[in-house]
Amino acid sequence: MSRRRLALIFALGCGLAIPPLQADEDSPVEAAIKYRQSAMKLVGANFKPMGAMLKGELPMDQAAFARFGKDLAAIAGIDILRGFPPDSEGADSKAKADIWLNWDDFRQQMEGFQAEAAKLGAVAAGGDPAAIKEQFGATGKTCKGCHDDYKE
Ligand code: ASC
Repeated sequence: MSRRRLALIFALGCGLAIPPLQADEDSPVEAAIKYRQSAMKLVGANFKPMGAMLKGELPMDQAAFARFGKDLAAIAGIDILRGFPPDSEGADSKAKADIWLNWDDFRQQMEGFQAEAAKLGAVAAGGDPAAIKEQFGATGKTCKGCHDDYKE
């Protein structure tokens, strides 16, 4: 087996990113928009079913709820601000220019969301219904606060 093939198998085994064969053609702004929208999509894919369970729209499944909480916390833990480089507005983006005019506030709100989501992950694992309800609400408040200020 060639060294190259061995290196590839080793990298895959270690879960390392393999560079694409062809560079994609996104501009840095397009790439940032895709990055942040992907992150928000994954946040929503975990947060929404948790909300649906709490509202009784989905049957409460404590194990699934805890898994969504864990994944929400993991996703919220990535460097989300990396997806908001200076002035990365775009036609396909609902991010308002106010983000970059009020960067410190935006950053603080983002960090607030990240902190509350981390707590929600822990509380979801704990299984106490009252604590879960409260922490779900606290987390949702940080979603809404930032969207009200900074999302079209
Ligand atoms: C959602 C969603 C949001 C938040 C926010 C929480 O499911 O899409 O933006 O929850 O509404 O208040």
